[in-house]
Amino acid sequence: MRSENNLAEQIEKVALEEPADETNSNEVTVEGNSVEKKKKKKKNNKKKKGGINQFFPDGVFPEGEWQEYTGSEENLRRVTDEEKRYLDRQANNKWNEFRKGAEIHRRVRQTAQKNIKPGMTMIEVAESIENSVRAYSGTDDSLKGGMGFPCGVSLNHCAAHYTPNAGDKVVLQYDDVMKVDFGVHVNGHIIDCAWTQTFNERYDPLLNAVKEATNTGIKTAGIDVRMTDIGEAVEEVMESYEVELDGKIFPVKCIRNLQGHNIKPYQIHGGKSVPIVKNGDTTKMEEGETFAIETFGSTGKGYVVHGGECSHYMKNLDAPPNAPIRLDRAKKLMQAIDKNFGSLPFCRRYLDRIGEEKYLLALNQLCRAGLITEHPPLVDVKGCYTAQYEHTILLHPTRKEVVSRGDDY
Ligand SMILES: [Co+2]
Repeated sequence: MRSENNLAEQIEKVALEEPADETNSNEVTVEGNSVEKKKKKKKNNKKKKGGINQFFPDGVFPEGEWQEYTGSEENLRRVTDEEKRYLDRQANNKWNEFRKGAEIHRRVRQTAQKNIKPGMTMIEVAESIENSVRAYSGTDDSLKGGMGFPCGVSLNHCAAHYTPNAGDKVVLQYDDVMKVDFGVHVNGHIIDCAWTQTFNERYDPLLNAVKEATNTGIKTAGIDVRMTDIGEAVEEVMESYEVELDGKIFPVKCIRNLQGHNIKPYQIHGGKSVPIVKNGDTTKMEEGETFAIETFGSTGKGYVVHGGECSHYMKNLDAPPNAPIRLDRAKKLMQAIDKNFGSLPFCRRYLDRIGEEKYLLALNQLCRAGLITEHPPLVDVKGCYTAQYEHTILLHPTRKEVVSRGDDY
């Protein structure tokens, strides 16, 4: 246990100690002077409070990968349209906040990919990531910045929406296939980005299938593109792969009832879905929208159902405005949720850390009243393996930006 705890601490420490401008060289001269030492420590702590901003003193965060729109002549014309370029610059504050979230995501996942090892508990895995995100965000106000949604660490046949609740004893195994899906938000602008973590290379063909499928979705996406056409392109690439496990060949299937989605301020699912199979949906993507392009591949049925204990919850934006909350406890819990998460998804551990206790009954009442919705784990058939890759893309008027792109995926 102890060494594992140390590892989690270490991940957080690495996340925070990347800065180059530390004043280590002066340390020698103040050695032995405890007052000076104390001062220095305080100063460093203050600096950490600044989070990722300290690495970008001018407040401008790096752009993602740019891709040209393809297809129609109108889209090709966009690139040189002066008026559209002007409009895009007007929205630059918003884009910069997405870029800040993306930079945090990249740094946290780089550390996570290096440090997450079999033998850690799922709680340690999730918390090391979440604590790093919070440290980089540099604010204690969870509505100004921090986790955009709970850190998913879904294993094997579970494709999504698993994060441990308190007391979860599950330990990460060498043969596990873990989908690490976490969100970072800056003033409500959410980066939704995920990869699949494995230790055994026998899963590589599965991972490659899904990575390629997601990149195909990104390439196909654009202003005026129909959802069904994106799904069709993704499906064709995904299902061209197979994977051999224990001497048996499995075709890689799209999980046909999982989808990408648009993202609105403080709203992770904005109402539009991006299918990963051809589904006939002629809804189009539009200028200025933000999309999470995510695809899931499976060696099982390619279809998920609810399974396992619920950890993810979210305020229901369509709730009846004056739905009565009868019990005082439930009313108080709702106030705490409003104050700390607003309409951002949260999990039971997040309620624990804001000091809520014995809240399950009240939480269930809020769910029954339709004020909160449950988002239980989504599982394919037991014994199969599922993988996921996901990026957030920004549909600028003239080009699209794969804002969460990194060296890793
Ligand atoms: Co998503």
